[in-house]
Amino acid sequence: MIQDIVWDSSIVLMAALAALFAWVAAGADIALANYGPVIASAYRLRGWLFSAAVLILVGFSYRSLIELPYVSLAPRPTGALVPALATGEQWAWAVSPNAFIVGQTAEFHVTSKDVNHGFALYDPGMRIVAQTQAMPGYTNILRYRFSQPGTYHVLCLEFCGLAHHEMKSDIAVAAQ
Ligand SMILES: [Cu+2]
Repeated sequence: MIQDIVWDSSIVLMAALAALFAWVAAGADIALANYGPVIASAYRLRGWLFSAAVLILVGFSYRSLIELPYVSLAPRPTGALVPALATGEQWAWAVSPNAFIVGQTAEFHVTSKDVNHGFALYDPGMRIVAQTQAMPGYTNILRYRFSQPGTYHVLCLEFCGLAHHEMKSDIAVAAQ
């Protein structure tokens, strides 16, 4: 749907640009050319466009960056943290413990035995709820508070070899 809109508007804009080029080429008269004033006005326009682009980019950057889920903005976990070890290797996840209770906050210590993997936690509806990188020789801390009972899933988000798609592990979350 969105791809169709992007595609259609790209075609229209490219056609408009091509038409503009054709119009300029058709009207160009080398013999009568006096480029001084043209260049001056083009540079003035360029200055305005550059300022406008900077303003728009600063605005968009501010608007989008302010909503990043920075750790410092995340709600503080309530209650005790339950430490858990999550280790990736080609091609499996070892998560221990892998059973929690609704309301508990797991503190995953995520690492890898071989290559980089992407530790991704999915809720029972297969919606991704947390993720971090699993890197050899390094431990990333990922906290997540389980909010619903059911089977959560751990998948790998980083292509790590032939059986990357086999890197699945389950986490059982029981009701309180
Ligand atoms: Cu992997």
